[in-house]
Amino acid sequence: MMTLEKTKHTHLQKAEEYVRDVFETVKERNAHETEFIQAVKEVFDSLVPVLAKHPKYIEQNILERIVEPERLLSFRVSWVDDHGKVQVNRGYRVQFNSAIGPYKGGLRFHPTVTASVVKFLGFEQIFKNSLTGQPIGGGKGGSDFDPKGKSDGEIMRFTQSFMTELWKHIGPDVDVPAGDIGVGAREIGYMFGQYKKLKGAYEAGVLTGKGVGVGGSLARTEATGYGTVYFMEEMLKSRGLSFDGQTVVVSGSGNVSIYAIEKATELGATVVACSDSDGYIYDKEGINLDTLKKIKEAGNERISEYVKEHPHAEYTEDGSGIWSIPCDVALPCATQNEIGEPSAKLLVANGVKAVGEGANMPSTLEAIDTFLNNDILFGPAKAANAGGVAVSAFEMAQNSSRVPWTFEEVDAKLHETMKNIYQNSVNAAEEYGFANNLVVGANIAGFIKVADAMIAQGVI
Ligand code: NDP
Ligand code: 2IT
Repeated sequence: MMTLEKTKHTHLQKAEEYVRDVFETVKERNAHETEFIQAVKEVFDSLVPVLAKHPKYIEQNILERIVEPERLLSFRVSWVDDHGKVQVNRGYRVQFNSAIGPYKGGLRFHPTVTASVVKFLGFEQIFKNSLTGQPIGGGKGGSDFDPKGKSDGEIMRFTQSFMTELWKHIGPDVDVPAGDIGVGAREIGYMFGQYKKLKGAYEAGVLTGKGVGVGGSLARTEATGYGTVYFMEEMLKSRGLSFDGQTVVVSGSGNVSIYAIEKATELGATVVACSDSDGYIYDKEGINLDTLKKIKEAGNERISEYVKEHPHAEYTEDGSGIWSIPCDVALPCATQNEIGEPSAKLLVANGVKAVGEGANMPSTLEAIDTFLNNDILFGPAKAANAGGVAVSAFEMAQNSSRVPWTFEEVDAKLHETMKNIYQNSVNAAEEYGFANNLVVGANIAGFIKVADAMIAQGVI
């Protein structure tokens, strides 16, 4: 008879083999999709202990199913620029997983958008959305359209053309897009107008991140940045620390960055640096939020403008240098793979205590290992930046009930959600023998709900 230990060992081996085999297939099937393969690798490695403990997931071939999008749409977006010339971009929507609710996830407009980028973001969104505790499936979309330097008229014509194709595939109970890089309330507003015109109905819940005047939720603008800070506050607490008195570096200077800076500052931290794709600013007195908002939210200008109003601050070209600034807490809030192994090592050498991912997949796999191996508090994206989509789900709830909530109500629910995500991730990590590893904890907690819902719905 086999001993219990031996049985456990066999199950672990089987799980490892299964993960390895499926991952090989993923690499073959999605050759050249480097971002997507990276996101899958991180999740798969975390799931081995779950698969070893619950062989039903292997018997049901859950991993083969979960890495295959239910649908991937790719479409032409033609539009006319201000010179009367026809331009063509590529639009995407990946409807990845609808096990626990309608597809939900943002739209990104950036020249680097490819099928691989949309798929990595959509894949991550499945687990992130599950972690929020809200009934939302995983999706993502976007275009290689570059909004930089475009007039308001061009933005409107592009987004209308984008929606002229997308509207057939979305709906309040089907798929609910929102914003991401390059897409904010203005773009969502234009898309909502076009959807309404084509559909012939005011279906407010078809998009989230709308302006408050067109059915948007209060505190959605703040949600991702605030949520990341709420999450990191819990992590810091676990070591008897808080934001008060800490030096913080935040990359990017868009929606997520601005509100991460705002909340961290409110909690007593000094945020000394932020960036854009051209360079970074260092202000040892703390970033002045009024100036930052004026430059980025009102003006849509470059971060280099900051030093004109604050001559004591320094501007350095090349945003990636931002990680050389010594800090207690680093919040990468710009884009994927912005922290590689060298930057991670530099942060560790300079005494960083905690890293919280406001952006999606900002740390490479090697950077994550560097943080975890050095016992740095590491808040992974799926958990740490889930506040944005959580409030999007609250926006859907307000739209369905036709009852708007106050800022304070939404903010309180956001705070509670981030605490729950933290606790559920901690519990899952402990249960499966990876205490303090929230990468594993978040992936497991997010996965189990979706996998069980998939099994409950049969092979579909
Ligand atoms: P914004 O468009 O508002 O801001 C993006 C910021 O990141 C800008 O400062 C931009 O600089 C910088 N950036 C973008 N791409 C690059 C690049 N390739 N290299 C260097 N810098 C870059 O986007 P958000 O703040 O909404 O999104 C930031 C991150 O947060 C993304 O990873 C997004 O997926 C993630 N996220 C967003 C959520 C949301 O609700 N908005 C929710 C959860 C996660 P520049 O202006 O020079 O391009
Ligand atoms: O990455 C993300 O979670 C988002 N861009 C927000 C998605 C949403 O539906 O609010």
